[in-house]
Amino acid sequence: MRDSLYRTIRLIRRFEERSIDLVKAGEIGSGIHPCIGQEAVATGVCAALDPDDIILSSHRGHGHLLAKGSDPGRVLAEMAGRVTGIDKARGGSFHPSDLSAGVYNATGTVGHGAAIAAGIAWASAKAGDGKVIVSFFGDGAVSQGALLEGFNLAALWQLPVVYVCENNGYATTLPVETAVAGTITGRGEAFGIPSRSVDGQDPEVVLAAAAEAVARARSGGGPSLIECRTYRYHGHHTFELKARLKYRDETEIAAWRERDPMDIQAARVDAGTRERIDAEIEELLDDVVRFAVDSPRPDAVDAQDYQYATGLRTRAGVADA
Ligand SMILES: Cc1ncc(C[n+]2csc(CCOP(=O)(O)OP(=O)(O)O)c2C)c(N)n1
Ligand SMILES: [Mg+2]
Repeated sequence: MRDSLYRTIRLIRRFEERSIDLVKAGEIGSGIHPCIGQEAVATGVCAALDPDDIILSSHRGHGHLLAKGSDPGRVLAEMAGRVTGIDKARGGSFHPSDLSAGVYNATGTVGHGAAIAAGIAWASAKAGDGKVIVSFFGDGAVSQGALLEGFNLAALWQLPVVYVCENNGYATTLPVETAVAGTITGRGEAFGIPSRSVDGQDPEVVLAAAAEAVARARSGGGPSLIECRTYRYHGHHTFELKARLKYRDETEIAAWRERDPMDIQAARVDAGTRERIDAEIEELLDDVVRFAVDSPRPDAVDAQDYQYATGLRTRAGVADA
């Protein structure tokens, strides 16, 4: 487990660093919301899940997808708006889904995934399929009505949901202390949801908290809330590379970099293994980048295809990509 946690963090880190290069090169037109610095959260939580379990993500979701087992080449192709992407370029970086990996949805609508998670968990509990549903969201989501409605139903009906708040200290440029009354765990406790705040930089700490919450959900014990205290090293979105916003101190960023999740886990892995993993990831990412960049972009005339779950096509006779 130690090695695989390191591998996942390293994969997310290097995947996003290469993605930022592709944003700069004009290959990812939307830009991205990098999760660099926060990788231990996705890594630790998804390590506690079974492949059939389901996650819902946010606008900052690449790490969640990779940790849940999505194919990195198809994720990058999606971000780059290519037809080989996990959603044939309909989801992009902000709104991808990958049903084959149990990623039902990533929504840029802050806080709404928490309500959708309650609905999926209700369906899952009714079907008795034993699945656990994880909803990832940021500190900016915790005062959204939809999120609190989701908490209420999940608690009332004892649904198998694990709510994971990635408290990275900011919602865009707004510091959490200026935006959130009370505490994040207090919101869960108000509904009787077992709630904990943990060190989100250490994947083993996150994994332990997630494993406890997943076991509770799977055994019919209802929802949990885990607040993971973490930090993003990069801007809210890559537009900050140009915008140069000034809302946090370099010393604050440097202090969080002292507790880099990749370094924390690297120190637990033997040097030879680490070198092998690093080399494998670079080789994999060379292929991933090549695959994404060399894939074709969709034809604008197909824009309305793939909108319906039934497969209904607005134009007949279009070949699948
Ligand atoms: C309902 C809603 N309100 C506002 C926005 C604009 N918006 C996009 S990201 C964001 C900040 C979200 O902060 P947080 O939840 O802490 O996530 P982080 O970006 O820190 O990962 C905001 C306000 C939105 N997408 N949806
Ligand atoms: Mg935030």
